Amino acid sequence: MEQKPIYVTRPEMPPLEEYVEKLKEIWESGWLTNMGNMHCCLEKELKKFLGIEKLFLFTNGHIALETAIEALELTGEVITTPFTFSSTTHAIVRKGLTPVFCDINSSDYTIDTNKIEDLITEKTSAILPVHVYGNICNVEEIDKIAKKYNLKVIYDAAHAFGVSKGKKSILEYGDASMVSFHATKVFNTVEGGAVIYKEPDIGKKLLALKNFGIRSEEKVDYIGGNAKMDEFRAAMGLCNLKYMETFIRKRKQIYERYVERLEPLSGIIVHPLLAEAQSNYSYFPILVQEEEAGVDRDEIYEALRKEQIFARKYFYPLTSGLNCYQNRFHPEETPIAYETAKKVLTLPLYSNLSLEQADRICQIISQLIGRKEML
Ligand code: T4K
Repeated sequence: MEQKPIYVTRPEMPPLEEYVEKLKEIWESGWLTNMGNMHCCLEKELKKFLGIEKLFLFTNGHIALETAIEALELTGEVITTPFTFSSTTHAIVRKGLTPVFCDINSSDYTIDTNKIEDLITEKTSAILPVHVYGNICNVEEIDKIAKKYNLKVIYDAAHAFGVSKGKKSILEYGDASMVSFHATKVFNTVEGGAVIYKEPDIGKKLLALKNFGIRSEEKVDYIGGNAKMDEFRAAMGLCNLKYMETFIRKRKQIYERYVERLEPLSGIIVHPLLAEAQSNYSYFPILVQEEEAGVDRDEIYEALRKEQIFARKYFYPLTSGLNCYQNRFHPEETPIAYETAKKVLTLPLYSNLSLEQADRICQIISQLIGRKEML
Protein backbone atom coordinates (compact mmCIF):
# COMPACT_ATOMS: atom_id res chain seq x y z
CA MET A 1 0.00 0.00 0.00
CA GLU A 2 1.36 3.43 -0.92
CA GLN A 3 2.24 5.55 2.15
CA LYS A 4 0.95 9.09 2.46
CA PRO A 5 3.70 11.72 2.32
CA ILE A 6 5.08 12.94 5.62
CA TYR A 7 6.34 16.52 5.57
CA VAL A 8 8.82 18.18 7.90
CA THR A 9 5.86 19.88 9.49
CA ARG A 10 2.09 20.33 9.19
CA PRO A 11 0.19 23.35 10.46
CA GLU A 12 -1.32 23.06 13.92
CA MET A 13 -5.05 23.69 13.38
CA PRO A 14 -8.02 24.34 15.65
CA PRO A 15 -11.39 22.57 15.08
CA LEU A 16 -12.94 24.13 11.96
CA GLU A 17 -16.24 24.94 13.75
CA GLU A 18 -14.40 27.17 16.22
CA TYR A 19 -12.82 29.15 13.40
CA VAL A 20 -16.17 29.43 11.61
CA GLU A 21 -17.69 30.92 14.78
CA LYS A 22 -15.01 33.59 14.74
CA LEU A 23 -15.65 34.24 11.04
CA LYS A 24 -19.30 34.92 11.87
CA GLU A 25 -18.19 37.57 14.37
CA ILE A 26 -15.98 39.19 11.73
CA TRP A 27 -18.87 39.18 9.22
CA GLU A 28 -21.22 40.77 11.71
CA SER A 29 -18.74 43.46 12.70
CA GLY A 30 -17.85 44.46 9.14
CA TRP A 31 -14.34 45.13 10.48
CA LEU A 32 -11.73 43.19 8.50
CA THR A 33 -8.38 44.75 9.35
CA ASN A 34 -6.66 47.85 10.81
CA MET A 35 -6.42 46.75 14.43
CA GLY A 36 -9.96 45.44 14.94
CA ASN A 37 -11.39 43.50 17.82
CA MET A 38 -9.72 40.14 16.99
CA HIS A 39 -6.37 41.88 16.62
CA CYS A 40 -6.66 43.61 19.99
CA CYS A 41 -7.90 40.43 21.68
CA LEU A 42 -5.03 38.38 20.28
CA GLU A 43 -2.44 40.90 21.46
CA LYS A 44 -3.96 40.78 24.94
CA GLU A 45 -4.18 36.97 25.05
CA LEU A 46 -0.65 36.54 23.76
CA LYS A 47 0.77 38.83 26.43
CA LYS A 48 -1.02 36.76 29.04
CA PHE A 49 0.05 33.44 27.55
CA LEU A 50 3.68 34.46 27.14
CA GLY A 51 3.91 36.38 30.41
CA ILE A 52 5.15 39.56 28.74
CA GLU A 53 4.06 43.19 28.83
CA LYS A 54 4.76 44.75 25.46
CA LEU A 55 3.94 43.12 22.13
CA PHE A 56 2.66 44.22 18.73
CA LEU A 57 1.30 41.95 16.03
CA PHE A 58 2.61 42.02 12.47
CA THR A 59 1.55 40.53 9.18
CA ASN A 60 4.53 38.15 9.16
CA GLY A 61 7.73 37.50 11.06
CA HIS A 62 10.06 38.84 8.39
CA ILE A 63 8.40 42.24 8.15
CA ALA A 64 8.26 42.33 11.96
CA LEU A 65 12.05 41.90 12.03
CA GLU A 66 12.63 44.58 9.39
CA THR A 67 10.35 46.95 11.31
CA ALA A 68 12.19 46.28 14.59
CA ILE A 69 15.51 47.06 12.88
CA GLU A 70 14.02 50.31 11.61
CA ALA A 71 12.44 51.27 14.94
CA LEU A 72 15.74 50.74 16.77
CA GLU A 73 17.51 52.88 14.14
CA LEU A 74 20.36 50.46 13.55
CA THR A 75 23.24 51.64 11.39
CA GLY A 76 26.39 50.23 9.79
CA GLU A 77 27.25 46.71 10.87
CA VAL A 78 25.14 44.14 12.66
CA ILE A 79 26.69 41.01 14.20
CA THR A 80 24.59 37.92 13.47
CA THR A 81 24.84 34.23 12.55
CA PRO A 82 24.52 32.57 9.13
CA PHE A 83 23.01 29.31 10.47
CA THR A 84 19.43 30.46 10.05
CA PHE A 85 16.64 30.96 7.53
CA SER A 86 17.37 33.49 4.76
CA SER A 87 14.98 35.96 6.42
CA THR A 88 17.43 36.93 9.20
CA THR A 89 20.20 38.01 6.84
CA HIS A 90 17.82 39.45 4.25
CA ALA A 91 16.20 41.69 6.88
CA ILE A 92 19.58 43.19 7.77
CA VAL A 93 20.64 43.66 4.15
CA ARG A 94 17.25 44.96 3.01
CA LYS A 95 17.49 47.67 5.68
CA GLY A 96 20.78 48.87 4.14
CA LEU A 97 23.01 47.34 6.83
CA THR A 98 25.98 45.00 6.68
CA PRO A 99 25.72 41.63 8.37
CA VAL A 100 28.94 40.55 10.09
CA PHE A 101 28.82 36.80 10.58
CA CYS A 102 29.82 35.32 13.90
CA ASP A 103 30.27 31.56 14.23
CA ILE A 104 27.90 29.36 16.22
CA ASN A 105 28.71 26.98 19.03
CA SER A 106 28.51 23.27 18.33
CA SER A 107 26.37 22.43 21.33
CA ASP A 108 23.16 24.26 20.39
CA TYR A 109 23.96 26.12 17.13
CA THR A 110 23.35 29.60 18.61
CA ILE A 111 25.86 32.47 18.42
CA ASP A 112 29.25 31.74 20.03
CA THR A 113 29.49 34.60 22.49
CA ASN A 114 33.27 34.11 22.84
CA LYS A 115 33.66 35.25 19.25
CA ILE A 116 31.47 38.37 19.29
CA GLU A 117 33.90 40.92 20.72
CA ASP A 118 36.53 40.31 18.02
CA LEU A 119 33.97 41.31 15.38
CA ILE A 120 32.99 44.65 16.94
CA THR A 121 34.20 47.74 15.06
CA GLU A 122 33.33 51.43 15.30
CA LYS A 123 30.57 50.73 12.76
CA THR A 124 28.80 48.06 14.82
CA SER A 125 25.40 49.15 16.06
CA ALA A 126 23.80 45.89 17.15
CA ILE A 127 23.86 42.16 17.72
CA LEU A 128 21.11 40.14 16.07
CA PRO A 129 21.34 36.56 17.41
CA VAL A 130 18.96 33.72 16.51
CA HIS A 131 17.31 31.35 19.01
CA VAL A 132 17.60 28.74 16.29
CA TYR A 133 15.18 25.75 16.63
CA GLY A 134 13.99 27.44 19.84
CA ASN A 135 17.43 26.86 21.45
CA ILE A 136 18.22 29.65 23.86
CA CYS A 137 21.17 31.91 23.05
CA ASN A 138 23.57 32.78 25.85
CA VAL A 139 21.40 35.79 26.69
CA GLU A 140 23.28 36.89 29.83
CA GLU A 141 26.62 37.07 28.02
CA ILE A 142 25.04 38.86 25.04
CA ASP A 143 23.57 41.39 27.48
CA LYS A 144 26.98 42.00 29.05
CA ILE A 145 28.71 42.53 25.70
CA ALA A 146 25.93 44.83 24.49
CA LYS A 147 26.19 46.98 27.63
CA LYS A 148 29.98 47.13 27.47
CA TYR A 149 29.99 48.38 23.86
CA ASN A 150 26.69 50.24 23.91
CA LEU A 151 25.08 48.02 21.28
CA LYS A 152 21.42 47.25 20.65
CA VAL A 153 20.20 43.66 20.70
CA ILE A 154 17.38 42.27 18.56
CA TYR A 155 16.67 38.56 18.81
CA ASP A 156 15.40 36.58 15.87
CA ALA A 157 13.10 34.47 18.02
CA ALA A 158 11.07 33.18 15.04
CA HIS A 159 11.33 29.66 16.51
CA ALA A 160 11.04 30.55 20.17
CA PHE A 161 7.33 31.01 20.84
CA GLY A 162 6.59 29.89 24.40
CA VAL A 163 10.23 29.14 25.24
CA SER A 164 11.33 30.24 28.68
CA LYS A 165 14.40 30.12 30.85
CA GLY A 166 13.40 29.33 34.39
CA LYS A 167 10.16 31.27 34.70
CA LYS A 168 11.20 34.10 32.39
CA SER A 169 10.07 34.19 28.75
CA ILE A 170 13.02 34.19 26.41
CA LEU A 171 11.27 36.97 24.49
CA GLU A 172 12.00 39.41 27.31
CA TYR A 173 15.73 39.62 26.63
CA GLY A 174 17.36 42.29 24.46
CA ASP A 175 15.83 45.52 23.20
CA ALA A 176 13.39 43.58 21.03
CA SER A 177 12.55 40.06 19.86
CA MET A 178 10.73 38.96 16.74
CA VAL A 179 8.61 35.82 16.83
CA SER A 180 7.02 34.18 13.76
CA PHE A 181 3.46 32.86 13.57
CA HIS A 182 3.86 31.32 10.10
CA ALA A 183 1.80 28.21 9.26
CA THR A 184 4.87 26.04 9.84
CA LYS A 185 5.47 27.33 13.36
CA VAL A 186 4.43 25.87 16.68
CA PHE A 187 1.84 28.65 17.04
CA ASN A 188 0.38 29.98 13.81
CA THR A 189 -1.90 32.69 12.54
CA VAL A 190 -1.46 31.36 8.94
CA GLU A 191 1.06 34.14 8.26
CA GLY A 192 1.97 36.43 11.10
CA GLY A 193 4.46 37.53 13.69
CA ALA A 194 5.08 39.87 16.57
CA VAL A 195 7.68 42.15 18.06
CA ILE A 196 8.22 42.15 21.81
CA TYR A 197 10.00 45.30 22.96
CA LYS A 198 11.14 47.12 26.10
CA GLU A 199 11.15 50.90 25.68
CA PRO A 200 7.84 52.79 25.27
CA ASP A 201 9.42 55.06 22.64
CA ILE A 202 10.32 52.05 20.53
CA GLY A 203 6.75 50.83 20.98
CA LYS A 204 5.34 54.08 19.65
CA LYS A 205 7.57 53.84 16.63
CA LEU A 206 6.80 50.18 15.94
CA LEU A 207 3.10 50.91 16.08
CA ALA A 208 3.37 53.81 13.68
CA LEU A 209 5.76 52.04 11.29
CA LYS A 210 3.44 49.08 10.82
CA ASN A 211 0.68 51.45 9.72
CA PHE A 212 2.28 53.85 7.20
CA GLY A 213 3.78 55.97 10.01
CA ILE A 214 0.34 57.35 10.85
CA ARG A 215 -0.17 59.04 14.24
CA SER A 216 -3.60 60.51 13.57
CA GLU A 217 -5.84 61.39 10.62
CA GLU A 218 -3.75 64.43 9.78
CA LYS A 219 -0.36 63.50 11.19
CA VAL A 220 2.05 61.02 9.61
CA ASP A 221 5.24 60.87 11.68
CA TYR A 222 7.29 58.28 9.79
CA ILE A 223 7.68 56.88 6.28
CA GLY A 224 6.18 53.60 7.39
CA GLY A 225 4.92 50.58 5.48
CA ASN A 226 1.91 48.35 5.92
CA ALA A 227 2.53 45.40 8.23
CA LYS A 228 -0.82 45.04 10.00
CA MET A 229 -2.25 41.65 10.84
CA ASP A 230 -5.82 41.31 9.58
CA GLU A 231 -8.82 40.02 11.54
CA PHE A 232 -8.94 36.60 9.82
CA ARG A 233 -5.41 35.76 10.89
CA ALA A 234 -5.91 37.15 14.38
CA ALA A 235 -9.00 34.92 14.64
CA MET A 236 -6.91 31.89 13.68
CA GLY A 237 -4.44 32.86 16.39
CA LEU A 238 -7.16 33.14 19.01
CA CYS A 239 -8.47 29.67 18.09
CA ASN A 240 -5.00 28.07 18.04
CA LEU A 241 -3.88 29.64 21.29
CA LYS A 242 -6.45 27.61 23.21
CA TYR A 243 -4.76 24.40 22.06
CA MET A 244 -1.15 25.36 22.61
CA GLU A 245 -0.66 23.18 25.65
CA THR A 246 -2.04 20.15 23.79
CA PHE A 247 0.10 20.84 20.71
CA ILE A 248 3.25 21.18 22.81
CA ARG A 249 2.47 18.09 24.92
CA LYS A 250 2.05 15.95 21.80
CA ARG A 251 5.18 17.36 20.19
CA LYS A 252 7.12 16.59 23.36
CA GLN A 253 6.08 12.91 23.15
CA ILE A 254 7.36 12.65 19.59
CA TYR A 255 10.51 14.56 20.45
CA GLU A 256 11.25 12.16 23.30
CA ARG A 257 10.55 9.15 21.10
CA TYR A 258 13.05 10.41 18.53
CA VAL A 259 15.65 10.95 21.26
CA GLU A 260 15.08 7.47 22.66
CA ARG A 261 15.41 5.78 19.26
CA LEU A 262 18.07 7.91 17.59
CA GLU A 263 20.50 8.78 20.38
CA PRO A 264 21.92 5.23 20.59
CA LEU A 265 22.72 5.15 16.84
CA SER A 266 26.37 5.61 15.99
CA GLY A 267 27.05 8.83 14.13
CA ILE A 268 23.70 10.45 14.91
CA ILE A 269 23.95 13.46 17.18
CA VAL A 270 20.86 14.66 18.95
CA HIS A 271 21.43 17.88 20.79
CA PRO A 272 20.33 17.95 24.44
CA LEU A 273 17.76 20.46 25.69
CA LEU A 274 18.87 22.90 28.39
CA ALA A 275 17.84 21.60 31.81
CA GLU A 276 16.51 24.97 32.99
CA ALA A 277 14.63 25.68 29.75
CA GLN A 278 10.99 25.21 28.89
CA SER A 279 11.11 24.07 25.25
CA ASN A 280 8.41 24.36 22.58
CA TYR A 281 9.65 21.26 20.69
CA SER A 282 9.44 23.13 17.44
CA TYR A 283 12.11 21.32 15.40
CA PHE A 284 14.01 18.06 15.62
CA PRO A 285 17.44 18.51 14.03
CA ILE A 286 19.99 15.68 13.95
CA LEU A 287 23.64 15.88 12.92
CA VAL A 288 24.97 13.02 10.82
CA GLN A 289 28.65 12.26 11.44
CA GLU A 290 29.56 10.34 8.33
CA GLU A 291 32.72 8.70 9.75
CA GLU A 292 30.75 6.92 12.47
CA ALA A 293 27.38 6.54 10.76
CA GLY A 294 28.87 5.21 7.52
CA VAL A 295 26.35 7.32 5.61
CA ASP A 296 26.16 11.05 5.12
CA ARG A 297 23.28 13.46 5.68
CA ASP A 298 22.28 13.47 2.02
CA GLU A 299 21.99 9.68 1.86
CA ILE A 300 19.60 9.72 4.81
CA TYR A 301 17.65 12.60 3.26
CA GLU A 302 17.31 10.64 -0.03
CA ALA A 303 16.44 7.34 1.67
CA LEU A 304 13.62 9.09 3.56
CA ARG A 305 12.42 10.80 0.38
CA LYS A 306 12.14 7.45 -1.38
CA GLU A 307 9.68 6.54 1.36
CA GLN A 308 7.75 9.81 0.86
CA ILE A 309 9.22 11.33 4.03
CA PHE A 310 10.27 14.90 3.38
CA ALA A 311 12.82 15.85 6.03
CA ARG A 312 14.51 19.22 5.41
CA LYS A 313 18.10 20.45 5.51
CA TYR A 314 17.31 23.37 7.81
CA PHE A 315 19.66 25.32 7.67
CA TYR A 316 21.71 24.45 4.61
CA PRO A 317 23.26 26.31 2.89
CA LEU A 318 24.34 28.99 5.35
CA THR A 319 22.77 32.34 4.50
CA SER A 320 26.29 33.64 3.85
CA GLY A 321 26.54 30.99 1.10
CA LEU A 322 23.25 31.77 -0.64
CA ASN A 323 23.70 32.47 -4.35
CA CYS A 324 22.16 35.95 -3.97
CA TYR A 325 25.16 36.81 -1.73
CA GLN A 326 27.82 35.26 -4.00
CA ASN A 327 31.21 37.00 -3.72
CA ARG A 328 29.83 39.19 -0.97
CA PHE A 329 30.04 36.86 2.04
CA HIS A 330 32.15 33.76 2.64
CA PRO A 331 30.55 30.82 4.44
CA GLU A 332 33.94 29.20 5.25
CA GLU A 333 34.65 32.12 7.62
CA THR A 334 32.32 30.57 10.20
CA PRO A 335 33.76 27.01 10.19
CA ILE A 336 31.48 25.47 12.84
CA ALA A 337 28.36 26.78 11.14
CA TYR A 338 29.77 25.63 7.78
CA GLU A 339 30.36 22.07 8.99
CA THR A 340 27.04 21.93 10.88
CA ALA A 341 25.07 23.01 7.82
CA LYS A 342 26.60 20.13 5.83
CA LYS A 343 25.55 17.56 8.42
CA VAL A 344 22.19 18.75 9.69
CA LEU A 345 18.83 17.20 8.90
CA THR A 346 15.54 18.30 10.43
CA LEU A 347 13.07 15.45 10.91
CA PRO A 348 9.26 15.73 10.76
CA LEU A 349 7.73 17.06 13.96
CA TYR A 350 4.16 18.25 14.53
CA SER A 351 1.41 17.30 16.91
CA ASN A 352 -0.46 15.04 14.47
CA LEU A 353 2.59 12.98 13.62
CA SER A 354 1.94 9.60 15.21
CA LEU A 355 4.48 7.72 17.30
CA GLU A 356 4.24 4.92 14.71
CA GLN A 357 5.26 7.36 11.97
CA ALA A 358 8.16 8.60 14.12
CA ASP A 359 9.19 4.98 14.71
CA ARG A 360 9.10 4.33 10.96
CA ILE A 361 11.40 7.30 10.36
CA CYS A 362 13.81 6.07 13.04
CA GLN A 363 13.72 2.58 11.60
CA ILE A 364 14.68 3.78 8.11
CA ILE A 365 17.61 5.73 9.56
CA SER A 366 18.67 2.88 11.80
CA GLN A 367 18.51 0.29 9.00
CA LEU A 368 20.58 2.52 6.75
CA ILE A 369 23.28 2.88 9.39
CA GLY A 370 23.08 -0.82 10.29
CA ARG A 371 23.46 -1.86 6.67
CA LYS A 372 26.59 0.23 6.30
CA GLU A 373 27.97 -1.15 9.57
CA MET A 374 27.62 -4.70 8.23
CA LEU A 375 29.52 -4.01 5.00
N1 T4K B 1 13.70 33.97 11.00
C1 T4K B 1 13.82 32.64 11.05
C2 T4K B 1 14.91 32.03 11.85
C3 T4K B 1 12.87 31.83 10.39
O1 T4K B 1 12.99 30.48 10.44
C4 T4K B 1 11.82 32.45 9.67
C5 T4K B 1 10.86 31.65 8.95
C6 T4K B 1 11.74 33.85 9.67
C7 T4K B 1 12.73 34.59 10.33
C8 T4K B 1 10.66 34.61 8.95
O2 T4K B 1 9.39 34.41 9.54
P1 T4K B 1 8.06 34.50 8.60
O3 T4K B 1 8.14 35.76 7.80
O4 T4K B 1 8.00 33.27 7.75
O5 T4K B 1 6.93 34.57 9.61
C9 T4K B 1 9.40 27.71 6.04
C10 T4K B 1 8.53 28.86 6.48
O6 T4K B 1 7.82 29.44 5.40
C11 T4K B 1 9.26 29.94 7.21
O7 T4K B 1 8.29 30.68 7.95
C12 T4K B 1 10.27 29.37 8.21
N2 T4K B 1 11.06 30.39 8.83
C13 T4K B 1 11.17 28.38 7.52
C14 T4K B 1 12.15 27.75 8.46
O8 T4K B 1 10.36 27.34 6.98
P2 T4K B 1 10.08 26.88 3.65
O9 T4K B 1 10.43 27.59 2.40
O10 T4K B 1 10.94 25.77 4.10
O11 T4K B 1 8.51 26.42 3.63
P3 T4K B 1 7.80 25.30 2.78
O12 T4K B 1 6.72 25.94 2.00
O13 T4K B 1 8.78 24.47 2.06
O14 T4K B 1 7.08 24.45 3.93
C15 T4K B 1 7.76 23.46 4.68
C16 T4K B 1 6.81 22.27 4.84
O15 T4K B 1 5.71 22.60 5.64
C17 T4K B 1 6.22 21.76 3.54
O16 T4K B 1 7.03 20.79 3.00
C18 T4K B 1 4.89 21.17 3.96
C19 T4K B 1 4.53 21.94 5.20
N3 T4K B 1 3.48 22.94 4.99
C20 T4K B 1 3.80 24.22 4.65
C21 T4K B 1 2.82 25.17 4.48
C22 T4K B 1 3.15 26.58 4.11
C23 T4K B 1 2.16 22.56 5.16
O17 T4K B 1 1.89 21.38 5.45
N4 T4K B 1 1.18 23.49 5.03
C24 T4K B 1 1.45 24.79 4.71
O18 T4K B 1 0.53 25.61 4.62
O19 T4K B 1 9.99 28.00 4.80
